[in-house]
Amino acid sequence: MEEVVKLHGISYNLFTYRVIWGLKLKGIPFEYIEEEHSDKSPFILQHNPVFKSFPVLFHRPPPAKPICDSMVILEYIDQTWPHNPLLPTHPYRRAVARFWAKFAHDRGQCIGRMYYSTGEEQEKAIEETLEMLRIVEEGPVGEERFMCGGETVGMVDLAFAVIPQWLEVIEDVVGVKLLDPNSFPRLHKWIQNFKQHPLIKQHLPDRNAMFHFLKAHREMLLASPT
Ligand SMILES: N[C@@H](CCC(=O)N[C@@H](CS)C(=O)NCC(=O)O)C(=O)O
Repeated sequence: MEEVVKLHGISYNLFTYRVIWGLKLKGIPFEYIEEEHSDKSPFILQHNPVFKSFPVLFHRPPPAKPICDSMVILEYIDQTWPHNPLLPTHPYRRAVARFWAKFAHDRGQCIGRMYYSTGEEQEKAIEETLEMLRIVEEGPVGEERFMCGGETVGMVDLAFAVIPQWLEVIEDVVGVKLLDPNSFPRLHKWIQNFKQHPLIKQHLPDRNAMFHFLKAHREMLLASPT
């Protein structure tokens, strides 16, 4: 039976891009289906009723059941197609990579909060974001091109992909500047390395279009009743 990979995602969405990049880095052909931004669409209610979020991956042969959550999908991709590994093979290095990937996914949420809040809540999210950046500067970013000593993009880079472009655009949308190259020189270098990787660069959304989309989306979120 022919192998079919289908990715359902939404535009300008970091979580969707993590998976697009993961598949591209592995060279896996896939069909991308762009869904509407709605946590009430029949598709999402049927295929990810627990979190009602994108991305969702389907892989056939069997059983073509939905696989949800970007980091879970990346682990699935890495186990299913072991070439060009996203995680190190050595158990200790693998554990360290998982630690930082989890940190990125959990603590990176403050960037989202900074984007869709105002006032005190936003101030708190900005502080948390700065604290996260300080930890990253001293933690997984080293002298090598990519995170955790990687020579190519791996799971930890994809987990932290909210910093290049997304945080940069969110800074412009909300009018703050956190990513100062003098305060975060190693992180700054990593951001350049990440965005210049040929496959990442080729599949990075247009920054200007992303700014307009995120600005309008934030205004819509702030205007809608909670
Ligand atoms: N933990 C999830 C988070 C994904 C997520 O929160 N996606 C949101 C957008 S940021 C979503 O799809 N919301 C429904 C929508 O906007 O249509 C993952 O990593 O895949």
